[in-house]
Amino acid sequence: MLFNKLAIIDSTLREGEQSCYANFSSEDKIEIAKELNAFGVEYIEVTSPCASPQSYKDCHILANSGFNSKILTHIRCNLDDAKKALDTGVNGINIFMATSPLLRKFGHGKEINQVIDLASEVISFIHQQSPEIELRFSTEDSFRSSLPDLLKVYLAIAELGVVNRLGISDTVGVATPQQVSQLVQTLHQCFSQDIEFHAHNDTGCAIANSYAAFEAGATHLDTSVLGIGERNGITPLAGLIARLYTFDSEALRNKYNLNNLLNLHQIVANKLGVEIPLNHCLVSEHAFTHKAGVHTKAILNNSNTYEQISPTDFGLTRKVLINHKLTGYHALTHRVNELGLELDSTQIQVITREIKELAERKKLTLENVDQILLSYSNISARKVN
Ligand code: HCA
Ligand code: CU
Repeated sequence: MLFNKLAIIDSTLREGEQSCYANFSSEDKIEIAKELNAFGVEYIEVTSPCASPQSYKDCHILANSGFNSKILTHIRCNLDDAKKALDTGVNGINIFMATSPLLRKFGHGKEINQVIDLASEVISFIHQQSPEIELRFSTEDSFRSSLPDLLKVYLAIAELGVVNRLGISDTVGVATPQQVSQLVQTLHQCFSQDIEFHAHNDTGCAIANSYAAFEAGATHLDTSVLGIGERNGITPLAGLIARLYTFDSEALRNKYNLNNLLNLHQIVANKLGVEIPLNHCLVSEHAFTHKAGVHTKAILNNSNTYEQISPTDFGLTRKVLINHKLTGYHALTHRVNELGLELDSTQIQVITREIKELAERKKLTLENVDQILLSYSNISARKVN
């Protein structure tokens, strides 16, 4: 588990394009790529140039835009796709081919030996044409493939001596963190190549699985902004960042421009025509909102009590809600002080009860609460005079 070696391969512009919400124009792709580059992901994976004429043009433009993030494209394992990908000038090519019995039978129709032969031919061809290009080969549907089949394929690919990364893909999101950990460890022990992991989120385990892969020695993790992808998508970038933050926040701050995260998400959400989901890590509207009296009291005393992640590291601010029936004396005292009002503890206790009662009957706004506090403050000012 080496943080320095860790690289994020963001696939918003490849897997993300496979989301039912996505229909990115060339301008959209350039704007998103700029934001990903500004955030500092190490790699941006873009849709295959074979997908459509526009995809070819976009891949070419992005590959030649001079980003710090390396541009990868993602192709099927055949020579025609490889030739087109080479034409675009990308920094690297991610090749995939299914190894599970189901996808072999009902997908490409090849036996394991044929997979090995074809992959060897395609990989060797690309390397001959462009020895400096980064290459990755991934076994699609790794967790429904047999281990002997996987090892046979990885061994043959590794022996070519030209592939930088071996890819593991939980294509249908069935793996558990323990299974991911075991497979990554096995590859880590057997091969010297870097390991990339791609997690789908069908059972809600994508972030945990990606983190398990990292702990077990994977160096490259695939993400997309908001987790968009086929079906319900893959490991969300913000979720992975939150997970990594709790591992080493300082290293994370040095590696990525965390202040850019929200903007990146807003831009992508906007282009998808959706809101950032209400429970999304770090960037959802209330990811740093505290409500219940027990929480607000402690958080106002020391923010570490209920925040393992500091919003300020992401250029964000915490919110403390007081306009509801779960509010408490301490949170209201804090608001009294914020407003510069002079109210004693008995008065604040009375106000706390009043607000709780009122909130049982109707929805209160912060302005409603402020008005109540102000009216009490005016009453006590009049009494003093
Ligand atoms: C796909 C399949 C893929 C490939 C992942 C990889 C998957 O949609 O083309 O290349 O590692 O989930 O298996 O996204
Ligand atoms: Cu996928």
